[in-house]
Amino acid sequence: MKVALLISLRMSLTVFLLFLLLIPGVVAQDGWAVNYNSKSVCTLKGSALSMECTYTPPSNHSVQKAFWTKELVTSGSEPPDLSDDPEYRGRVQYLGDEHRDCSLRFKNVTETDQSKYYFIFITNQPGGKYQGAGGVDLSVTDLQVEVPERVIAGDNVTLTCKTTCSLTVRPTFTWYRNGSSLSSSTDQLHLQPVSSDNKDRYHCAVLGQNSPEVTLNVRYGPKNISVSISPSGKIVEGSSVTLTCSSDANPPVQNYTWLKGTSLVAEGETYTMKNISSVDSGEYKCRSSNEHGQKLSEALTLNVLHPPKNVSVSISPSGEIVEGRSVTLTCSSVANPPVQNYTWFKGTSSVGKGETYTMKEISSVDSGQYKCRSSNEHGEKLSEALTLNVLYPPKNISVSINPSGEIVEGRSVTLTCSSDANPPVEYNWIKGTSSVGKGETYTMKNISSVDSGEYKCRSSNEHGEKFSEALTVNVLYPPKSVSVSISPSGEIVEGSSVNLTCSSDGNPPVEYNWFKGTSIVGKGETYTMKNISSVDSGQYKCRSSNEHGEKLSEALNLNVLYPPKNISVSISPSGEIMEGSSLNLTCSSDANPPVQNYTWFKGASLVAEGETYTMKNISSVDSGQYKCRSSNEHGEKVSEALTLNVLYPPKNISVSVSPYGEIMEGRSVTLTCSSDANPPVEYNWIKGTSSVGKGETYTMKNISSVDRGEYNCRSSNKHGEKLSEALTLNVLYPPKSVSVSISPSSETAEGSSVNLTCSSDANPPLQNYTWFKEGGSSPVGSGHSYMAPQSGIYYCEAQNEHGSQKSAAVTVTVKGGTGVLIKVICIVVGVVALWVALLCIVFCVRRNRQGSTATCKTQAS
Ligand SMILES: *[C@@H]1O[C@@H](CO)[C@H](O)[C@@H](O)[C@@H]1NC(C)=O
Ligand SMILES: *[C@@H]1O[C@H](CO)[C@@H](O)[C@H](O)[C@H]1NC(C)=O
Ligand SMILES: *[C@@H]1O[C@H](CO)[C@@H](O)[C@H](O)[C@H]1NC(C)=O
Ligand SMILES: *[C@@H]1O[C@H](CO)[C@@H](O)[C@H](O)[C@H]1NC(C)=O
Ligand SMILES: *[C@@H]1O[C@H](CO)[C@@H](O)[C@H](O)[C@H]1NC(C)=O
Ligand SMILES: *[C@@H]1O[C@H](CO)[C@@H](O)[C@H](O)[C@H]1NC(C)=O
Ligand SMILES: *[C@@H]1O[C@H](CO)[C@@H](O)[C@H](O)[C@H]1NC(C)=O
Ligand SMILES: *[C@@H]1O[C@H](CO)[C@@H](O)[C@H](O)[C@H]1NC(C)=O
Ligand SMILES: *[C@@H]1O[C@H](CO)[C@@H](O)[C@H](O)[C@H]1NC(C)=O
Ligand SMILES: *[C@@H]1O[C@H](CO)[C@@H](O)[C@H](O)[C@H]1NC(C)=O
Ligand SMILES: *[C@@H]1O[C@H](CO)[C@@H](O)[C@H](O)[C@H]1NC(C)=O
Repeated sequence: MKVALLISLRMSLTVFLLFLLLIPGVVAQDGWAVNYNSKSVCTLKGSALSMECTYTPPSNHSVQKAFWTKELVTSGSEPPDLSDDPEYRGRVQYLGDEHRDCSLRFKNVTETDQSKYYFIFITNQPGGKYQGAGGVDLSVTDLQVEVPERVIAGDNVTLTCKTTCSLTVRPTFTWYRNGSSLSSSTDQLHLQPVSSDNKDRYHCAVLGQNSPEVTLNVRYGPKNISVSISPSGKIVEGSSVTLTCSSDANPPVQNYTWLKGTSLVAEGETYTMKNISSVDSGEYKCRSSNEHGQKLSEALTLNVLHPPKNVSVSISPSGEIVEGRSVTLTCSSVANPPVQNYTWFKGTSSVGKGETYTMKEISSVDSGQYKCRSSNEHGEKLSEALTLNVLYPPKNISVSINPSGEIVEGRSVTLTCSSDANPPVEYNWIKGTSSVGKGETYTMKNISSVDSGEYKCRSSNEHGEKFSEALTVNVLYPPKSVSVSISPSGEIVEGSSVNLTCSSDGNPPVEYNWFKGTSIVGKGETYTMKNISSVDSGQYKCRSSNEHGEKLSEALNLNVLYPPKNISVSISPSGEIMEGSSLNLTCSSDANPPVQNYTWFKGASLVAEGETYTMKNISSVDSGQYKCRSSNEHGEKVSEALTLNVLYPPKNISVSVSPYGEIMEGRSVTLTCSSDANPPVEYNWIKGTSSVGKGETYTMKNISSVDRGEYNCRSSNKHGEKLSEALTLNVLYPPKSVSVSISPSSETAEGSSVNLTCSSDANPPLQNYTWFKEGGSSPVGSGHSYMAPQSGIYYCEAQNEHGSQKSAAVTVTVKGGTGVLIKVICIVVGVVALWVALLCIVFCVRRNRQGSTATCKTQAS
């Protein structure tokens, strides 16, 4: 504006001066004249120009010097010639002559060239010096692109190419963007419209002269708005969080405003929330603004995590909680992220999990303080306690009595009722079916037996009532009214059963003791005597007693009738009963009434009557069992048997042998002695004259010939002894100790004989002897003795009916018979060889059949 104003001011001045200069007649006086075609010239820096000019010197003057200068002529001095100025040298050229043309050419004009230029000419006449008045005013300008002061995005903008003076020559304009030429050829460039991100460089040019480049400072409202959060990630309550708004704007954003939801919460590019809390959760937006507009960011959601808080427990249904109902506790709390776990506590112990805790059929034991603990990953919190008061009708009702223990007449007794109930109860006391009192306790002073009975307590509240178990009050007192009765009544016969019964009144129930005379015989209400006997007769009393006292009954007389018993038999004189003596048997027995008749039995037969039975000149046939029978009107009884044992010495002694018949050596033989005696006898065995054994039997195992002989048995008791007949034992055996005796000697001369005699022991004695000569199979003789006719080895065989035995061999030698002896030897050797060969052949034949010949051959050879 200033520039433009300046330019137009200058222009108007120039025009004014030009107007003055161009006024006709403005020619120097006296014939001197200088005429500048233009009083002022406007040109571009660096361009070339010509200043057109004409002059006229006076007529008789001849121009001696003509030149241009920047200075005005002063007296005495000559202004410098422009051409001589080093600054202009080479750039100015005088194109005029010495009489009329005075044009000057300028090249490569610079800004410093801006000045007034005058033409001077000097003549040959004195004082012939003349300077063209006014001069030429030279203005030098450069190109400037004019941009509107405020360019707002979207506006239609016009750029103008400007000079400081009005160019003398009308030029052609060229426009460039980023160095590339554009189509506009005027001094204006229209941009319709301009965008906010315009960064283009513009300049204009005239005749090769370029203006400086300009860029547009396009102003625009905020854009590209965004909100960032620091720190990123999870935001936990108590931490510090900074929101930062960024946006692009020209001029830069002045004001940032923070909105939470729709309400403004802060200003400034950043919004810091220290010690953030859950209430800071929400959607945040940032609004940025400058003079050209405002913009709202996208919403940023802030999710503040925090442990549970505001933990509280609610109960459903509300109101009274009566036992048996279903009650649900619900835990509520605020947490981010939502509560993960709920834990329920009753007192200090955990009872459940989950958001709700339901107690179906709640009972009194569920009363108590409940808390809920809610937790998420950031922590946990416990709720306030909720007190659950479960109402219920009375239960566990019980009655106690004080003092405990026995209640004796005259004491004071208090009954106390206790029960569990919510809310507390009222108590009523009932004896039997009638109500007797109220209140927790019921006191009976000076208690008497009529107060005995069953007491109950009724406990009730608004939810129900309950009766206690009956408590029996039992008032104690000592026995009274003691009496005894007997059953059956009438005669009491031994063996029957009798009950004595005592009755009396007493509490606690009495104990009964029975006395016969002064001694205790029984206990219990009834004293039963089964199978009563005579000893039970007497005076009986009953004593009734309990811990509070005792009382004795009147005496009752018992008379027991019985048949005979204790019956016994005695013998007189006592001691041993020897044959021929006499004695008395006496029966005695007890009976009520006394025994009338006694009867005596030997075995089963009746032998006498009367209390005493007399036997004279007793004999062994009187031995036996005796019994006595006694009787009265109630029965009879037979005594134990009494054994009468009549003593006598042995008689009828005899000996027997077993087995019967012949007795062979080696057998076992038993002799048995038998005899009649009382008391029983001792037996002794005698062989010949010597005692060989004792006992009823005498056994000889493996009997031998030496056991032959006569045996007697002697039987004896203290009343005498007796010897048996003799028994002859004959032991049979086969021959033994067979031997041959030689007579006269074993050597004899040929022609005489040797007398061999065989002897042996045998029973029965031997009948037969048989003689054998060794080497021969058949006997050579028989009889007790044998005459051996020739040399040889002889033996005899003895035999009886029980067996036989051979003697040892004896050798008989008959001298002088050597030839015969050799013959005999040869024959014997030959026979032996023949027998060996024969045996071998038999053996070989057998072996051959079994397939083996080799061994056979060897053996044969
Ligand atoms: C020219 O010269 C001057 C002096 O030199 C005279 O004064 C003039 O008169 C003269 N003029 C003419 C017309 O001659
Ligand atoms: C114009 O002048 C400038 C400085 O005055 C110089 O650098 C430049 O070379 C000149 N140009 C020409 C064409 O002479
Ligand atoms: C900008 O120029 C276009 C085209 O000439 C025209 O349609 C639009 O209305 C102009 N916009 C403004 C804000 O002048
Ligand atoms: C011009 O150059 C600027 C960087 O100098 C670039 O951002 C812009 O996109 C360019 N414009 C065109 C039309 O190439
Ligand atoms: C920016 O905030 C300041 C101070 O609160 C206020 O004066 C100004 O109007 C606001 N500007 C915008 C564009 O909202
Ligand atoms: C919740 O209960 C489960 C199972 O008992 C257990 O594994 C888990 O650790 C608990 N979580 C918390 C936060 O206590
Ligand atoms: C005695 O008493 C017992 C038991 O009570 C009874 O069995 C019996 O018959 C009674 N005897 C007599 C004789 O009354
Ligand atoms: C047996 O009794 C009668 C009569 O009492 C008596 O005379 C006699 O002497 C008695 N005989 C003996 C052996 O006691
Ligand atoms: C006893 O003996 C007499 C005479 O023999 C007889 O009459 C009586 O019945 C007997 N008494 C008894 C109880 O046997
Ligand atoms: C042989 O001896 C016996 C007894 O010594 C005798 O009895 C017998 O007569 C004798 N015989 C001869 C023939 O001498
Ligand atoms: C005794 O010998 C004879 C004749 O050899 C014979 O008949 C008899 O039976 C024998 N007697 C006995 C007891 O062997």
